[in-house]
Amino acid sequence: MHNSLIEKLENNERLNLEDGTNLYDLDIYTIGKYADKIRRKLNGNKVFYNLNRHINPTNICKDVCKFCAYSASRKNPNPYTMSHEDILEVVDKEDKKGISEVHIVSAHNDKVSLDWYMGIFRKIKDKYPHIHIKALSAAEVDFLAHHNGYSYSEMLDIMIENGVDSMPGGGAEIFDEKVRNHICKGKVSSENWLEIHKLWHQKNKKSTATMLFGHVEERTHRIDHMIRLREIQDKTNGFTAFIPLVYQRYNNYLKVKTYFTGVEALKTIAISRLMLDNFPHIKAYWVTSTINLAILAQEFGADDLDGTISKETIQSSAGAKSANGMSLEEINNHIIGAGFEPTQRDSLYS
Ligand code: V47
Repeated sequence: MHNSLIEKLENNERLNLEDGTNLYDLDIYTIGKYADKIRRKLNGNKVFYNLNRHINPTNICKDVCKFCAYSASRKNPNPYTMSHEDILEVVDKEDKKGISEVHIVSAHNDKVSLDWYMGIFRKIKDKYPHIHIKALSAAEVDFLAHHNGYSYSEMLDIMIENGVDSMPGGGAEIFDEKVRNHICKGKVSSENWLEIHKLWHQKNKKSTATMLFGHVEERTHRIDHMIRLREIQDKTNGFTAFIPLVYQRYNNYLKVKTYFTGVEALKTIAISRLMLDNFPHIKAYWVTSTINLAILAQEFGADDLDGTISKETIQSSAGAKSANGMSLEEINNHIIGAGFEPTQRDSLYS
């Protein structure tokens, strides 16, 4: 069985569900060797990152995802909704530091209007036209479309009219319907998450795709998730990067009894590089993997770290040590120290 898998890897053949699941049985060095070969062919010795700021304007959410520690309807005791003035103040400060991107995602707040959501983008675009707005996950698009009586396509057009440049990859979680039903019942379905990204790409826009792993899913569910993304990418070529998000276990209602190993996380990142043969970039998101593992992952298929972030609330609510982001100097030092070439990118890797 493994001989034919190695043969497929040697010949750069496309891997199927069984191949992807069997890859986990190989040792980490073998998987890493093949992932690194592809990573170097696509991205050389570069490690990409950008100067960005994550903003989460509200944590009031009508959804009840078990893994979430950020939502005020779960265990977070501090509900908030930022005013547009507060948000502009944040952007102004970050603009002075030279950020090129704001990454704005919120909870699904049915107490504020569609214009509250859209006005944020319009005002940022008017005042800071040089800043790329990466905003609204497909889960938010689904919520806003249903709540305001629009089709997905109409909702995406409204986002574009108001200044959204690209769509982040949040809300994908795990596509397997049984697991999804257990961890985030009621949230956008897998089929609709994929449909929203496909429609967005058909409007000539780019997006990213995430996967939340290391909780109750099995290895085969991760591979299934990657294959569903690969199928859309074959049709649209609109995804710029895949971001496997390591599950953070604190302050939430998903009672995961087992502990996840660094080797399993590294294998998953490397396997994603091997499965997603049509994705240009794999991001090891330092917030959920820790910066040390994210740097190591650069030798196992990843080529990106996300960015400086500045302030992080979603994962740090669940235990990640990322609340204050990272400085440019720190990121550069980590990359150089590991023998890679730090490469500051724009949001679309152009
Ligand atoms: O969809 C929530 C995840 C995501 C937890 O597109 C958790 O470039 C770990 O999507 N443990 C939002 N993760 C963040 C996100 C993202 C982050 C960085 C870059 C990009 C990109 C997108 O955060 C949610 C969910 O999957 N999340 N709770 C948790 N306990």
